Amino acid sequence: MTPRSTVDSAKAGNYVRVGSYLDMQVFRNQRIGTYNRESVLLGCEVPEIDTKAADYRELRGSLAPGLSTCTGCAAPVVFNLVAKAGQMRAAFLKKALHQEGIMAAAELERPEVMKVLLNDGRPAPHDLARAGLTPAIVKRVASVRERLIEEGVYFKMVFAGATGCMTVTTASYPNNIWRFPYFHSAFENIGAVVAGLESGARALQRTRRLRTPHKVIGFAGDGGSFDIGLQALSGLWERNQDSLVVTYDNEAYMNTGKQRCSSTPWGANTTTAPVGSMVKGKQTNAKDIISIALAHNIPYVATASPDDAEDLIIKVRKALMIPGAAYMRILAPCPPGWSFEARHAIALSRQAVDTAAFYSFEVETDARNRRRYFTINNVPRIFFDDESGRAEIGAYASEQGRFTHMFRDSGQHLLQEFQGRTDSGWHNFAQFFGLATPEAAEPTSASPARE
Ligand SMILES: Cc1ncc(C[n+]2csc(CCOP(=O)(O)OP(=O)(O)O)c2C)c(N)n1
Ligand code: SF4
Ligand SMILES: [Mg+2]
Repeated sequence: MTPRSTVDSAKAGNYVRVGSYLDMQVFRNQRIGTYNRESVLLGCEVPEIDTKAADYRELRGSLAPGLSTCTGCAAPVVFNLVAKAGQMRAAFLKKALHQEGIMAAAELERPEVMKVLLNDGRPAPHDLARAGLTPAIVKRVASVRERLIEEGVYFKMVFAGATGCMTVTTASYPNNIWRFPYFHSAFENIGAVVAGLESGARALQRTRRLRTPHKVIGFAGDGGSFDIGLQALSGLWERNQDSLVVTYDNEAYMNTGKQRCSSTPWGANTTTAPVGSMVKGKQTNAKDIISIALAHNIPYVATASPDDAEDLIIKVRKALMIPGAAYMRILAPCPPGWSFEARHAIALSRQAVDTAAFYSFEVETDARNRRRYFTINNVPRIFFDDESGRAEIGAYASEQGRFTHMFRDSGQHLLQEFQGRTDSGWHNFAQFFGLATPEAAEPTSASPARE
């Protein structure tokens, strides 16, 4: 069977580069994951990561023990993965030194050696002695590190978090469990706080009071970024300040009691857009935050799902390595808010991608050369209608209590409309990037494809 979408070859070399589509015949109905490690703007490959280390069970180091969530949602996985991606610098340094024959693997495993190596290339003499390193070795190490710094690999991290589930669960005074400097911002100003931290670090570096490059990473919920925080974010993006802002998207104002927000999907039951006899849940589609971010021409915009840890980590690494403003929207299924059992959170993330309820992709924008590079990282099964099965949105919705009304006898038309909106959403998405999708379903008259 032929895939339902093809590449528009006229656009292949300009603005649009879609590796995934080209490979679709081969990878049909499989998650292609992170085969695309190359970053166009970096002009180099994103170094390999040890996927075992990215295993959820081994995610230590970014958050100290004590993390509490209300029922164990996907949000902590998101926080851990993002922070973990930033910590990968030690792994890269080890790999580079090993590959260049500068140090033996056994030496690199010694904590005191790594402590010296990671100390900005300015080891204190007693540390040098304790680590058993000669000045000659350190000199060679420093040259490798300089190259890594040029590639943007070496930095320290500062986090900021807008009020939301994240701050409630990880940073309620006096129990801040972050192992990094962490700034608790208000609900509405994550963009302004990230901008201020970035400007401050830059000023300190200019006057040489801070020697190590710092990266500022802001976390906000969907309410804090799609809605109330959008204005400050727009300013951050317009100034293209070197930063990464991550939306952990649980699709409602969750910590305050499941109120609908602009990222809530159509038809979902929330406390402020409830299912009643006349109106059935939220009446508008989710806001297209990605198009808004892209309109600012910032260099890196991506989405990711926590079920594909490797893909998520690589995207965060790219976001941190590419100079300028970066934005990521990461799905964070919420058990009480969506009404499902917590143990299914990661499987549900995967289903969201398979059914095109959530898209996993990235866009690198080279504003100077007016080029944009677009990659779909995990192809939804919406493309395929052969016997292996097109994944319908119902398979995703039926797992969640917020869509229960669509599965009652009287709800069939709602499910159909949900499918229509999902199809036309994907159609618009593909068209936006110049891809052909020949067989997109027509939206019903009551369902505008975009608001
Ligand atoms: C100006 C202002 N309005 C309202 C609130 C109350 N409030 C705190 S967090 C929040 C919702 C947060 O939603 P979201 O950003 O999606 O984060 P989540 O709780 O889902 O993690 C609200 C309404 C506030 N702190 N400040
Ligand atoms: S309300 Fe949902 S997203 Fe928030 S901490 Fe609880 S389970 Fe996680
Ligand atoms: Mg939210």
